[in-house]
Amino acid sequence: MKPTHIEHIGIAVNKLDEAIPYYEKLLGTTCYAIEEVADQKVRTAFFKIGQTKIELLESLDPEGPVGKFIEKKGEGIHHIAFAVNGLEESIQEVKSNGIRLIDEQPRKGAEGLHIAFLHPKSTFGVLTELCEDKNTGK
Ligand code: CMX
Repeated sequence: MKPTHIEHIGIAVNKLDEAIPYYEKLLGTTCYAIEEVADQKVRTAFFKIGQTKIELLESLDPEGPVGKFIEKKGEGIHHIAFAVNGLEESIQEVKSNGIRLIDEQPRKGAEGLHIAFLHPKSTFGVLTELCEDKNTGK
């Protein structure tokens, strides 16, 4: 597997409304999209810096993945996402290397990307996402 770039970094925040103005100033760019990902129980806000995005994550449910994360660890970096060509092949490769998968099959994530998560207990404590944009193949 050879990721092409860091697609995004996910940052858990308590309130998008409070975090967005900070990131707009820090990055010198406006938030270009806000999207609810109902099955992940989050609302997301996106910024672009070069090829990489910053994804702010606000929990919609204390029992969801970001709600539980914030309850346990507080706000902060939640995951890192690598862009790959060929997500299904990448999942198989990761699996054959004995890395624990959260998603055995690709599923739909924010921005219409196809995604799969690797378990942080298998990745040196970093929740890791692989993603592919089927439109561009990256
Ligand atoms: N980064 C690093 N470690 C994490 C973590 C994270 N984001 N989330 C949980 N963990 C750790 C926990 O601290 C815990 O460690 P300890 O056992 O040492 O305390 C361990 O992983 C298991 O955690 P848990 O609380 O027992 O399990 P959860 O029910 O919270 O599930 C996880 C954890 C990663 C499997 C779950 O959050 C998941 O499936 N995540 C993938 C989906 C996701 O995160 N979606 C939100 C973003 C969606 C988007 O980008 O659109």
